Amino acid sequence: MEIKTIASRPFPDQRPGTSGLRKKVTVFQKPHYLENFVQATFNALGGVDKKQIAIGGDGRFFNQQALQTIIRMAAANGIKKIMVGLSGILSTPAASCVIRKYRLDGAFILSASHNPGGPRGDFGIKFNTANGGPAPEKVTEKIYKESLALKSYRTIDNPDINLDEIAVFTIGDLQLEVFDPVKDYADLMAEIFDFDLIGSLLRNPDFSFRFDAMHAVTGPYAEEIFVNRLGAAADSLLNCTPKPDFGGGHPDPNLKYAAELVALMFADKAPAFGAASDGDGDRNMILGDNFFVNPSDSVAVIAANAHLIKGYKNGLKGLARSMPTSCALDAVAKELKIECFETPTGWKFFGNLLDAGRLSICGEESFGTSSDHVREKDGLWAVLCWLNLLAVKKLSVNNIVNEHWRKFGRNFYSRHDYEEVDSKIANTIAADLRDRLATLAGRKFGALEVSRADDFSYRDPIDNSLSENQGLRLIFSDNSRIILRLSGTGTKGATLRLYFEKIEKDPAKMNLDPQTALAPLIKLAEELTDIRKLTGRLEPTVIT
Ligand code: G16
Repeated sequence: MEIKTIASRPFPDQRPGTSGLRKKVTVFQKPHYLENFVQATFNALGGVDKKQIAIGGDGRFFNQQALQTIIRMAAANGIKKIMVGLSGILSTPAASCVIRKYRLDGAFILSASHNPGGPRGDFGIKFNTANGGPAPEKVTEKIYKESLALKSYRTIDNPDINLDEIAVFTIGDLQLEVFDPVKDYADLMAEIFDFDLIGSLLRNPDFSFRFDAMHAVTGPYAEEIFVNRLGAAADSLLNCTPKPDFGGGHPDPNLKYAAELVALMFADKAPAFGAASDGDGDRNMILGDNFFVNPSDSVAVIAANAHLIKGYKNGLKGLARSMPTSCALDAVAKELKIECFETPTGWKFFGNLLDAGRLSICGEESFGTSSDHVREKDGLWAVLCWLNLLAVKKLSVNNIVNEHWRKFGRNFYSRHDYEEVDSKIANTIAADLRDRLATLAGRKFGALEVSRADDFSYRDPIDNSLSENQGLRLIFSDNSRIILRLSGTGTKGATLRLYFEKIEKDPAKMNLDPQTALAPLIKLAEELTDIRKLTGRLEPTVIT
């Protein structure tokens, strides 16, 4: 096996964002672009000689080509063993599961998550470390630094490997195993959940449910778990064959992009339960019959009822949410008398707390929920949590959520996204508000009085690292919040996110439409930022 050293030049734009490096496919197709990032990652890890990793992705366009490239580079860089998901398919939570199960040194996950695919869509790559979680900031910054200094990368000449059959190959000193991650992941779910209980619900002719894999990675996992192991009818599942362009759709499980499922669930005689997951299987959306469960409420309901789930019946160590996520989870932590951590946006910030045993369940407003069973958010895990609760409580989704609100109060919540905004304009909007923060504390806007205005920063309680500039917060005297941040996952222009939260304790006011309940905050944010005028948009691109 002849190792070739290919001369290259740094690309200036390889700093990983909230979750790995995401760019247009056409950017990744530039000569040396992917190779540079992979070599920079290997270098940042201090070399990968004799290491063992997994690779796979969400099946999007360019996945197959990228896998073969990484396999060649892995062989040239001295990796001892690579486990590749069958057909190159590996969901993000399953990658985390297999890293931990087989004690690997990490995994490359090829995905741009919920972003659209196809030749003109997006591609992405991220590295997860030996704990199964996304590389922490200190590692991603090191990768970025290495990428800026890169002069060459190492590879070999080798024909493409057939990844469509379970098999073991040898390439020089590298052992390559094509394996079935679906089985490993489904086995883990069977350890956490009572499959007999959930199976009897799914086989009950009076219960109906739909799961939409959105033509993305969870299709094979959903078929194995819901149909093969739990006995659900095959037609409960929608769009379960992963497609390189996700059927032309946007594999983002929200009210806008999961339109097919939403139409079914908001029709007359809708199924009792509906759920969807995203491109790489880490996000989830939960729906009841004509009812949407806000992700911030979903994690709070799961945490409050976790004692009803086999894997958590002995209690929870702690809870955590990202800063913009509603404080519904904090109320549950208070009731359970356990810690609740507030971290910056990005699953990587939960890693240390999970590893230190301080945290059992965590979630984000961005449709991410999970627990300490892996180190990633986990879409199917969240769906199984809800099915478990429905089976035990024998209530509708709507009733479970309403029961929760009556006990804990309702945190009205909404996120308004302005996508593909000119980066300069987006940065100016954020910078202007940041500059005025100091003057806002103590000011009154009608009934709203600002009690605190800051740029969120986080000191990790485990390794003491500091992450600054994580989102502009206006917190009001009644604990309502307005938050403004720039997304770290977009690939075109900039995405501005405005988050709104208001806590309601009066049961008579709990069934308002969130946009109505939040209207004064939405209006104030517009006044303070001029966002619609400056972006030239009449309304946000997506409201969740
Ligand atoms: C990623 C991260 C999440 C984050 C989300 C949104 O999710 O893993 O932790 O909440 O992006 O981030 P931003 O607001 O910066 O766009 P995914 O599902 O895209 O990998």
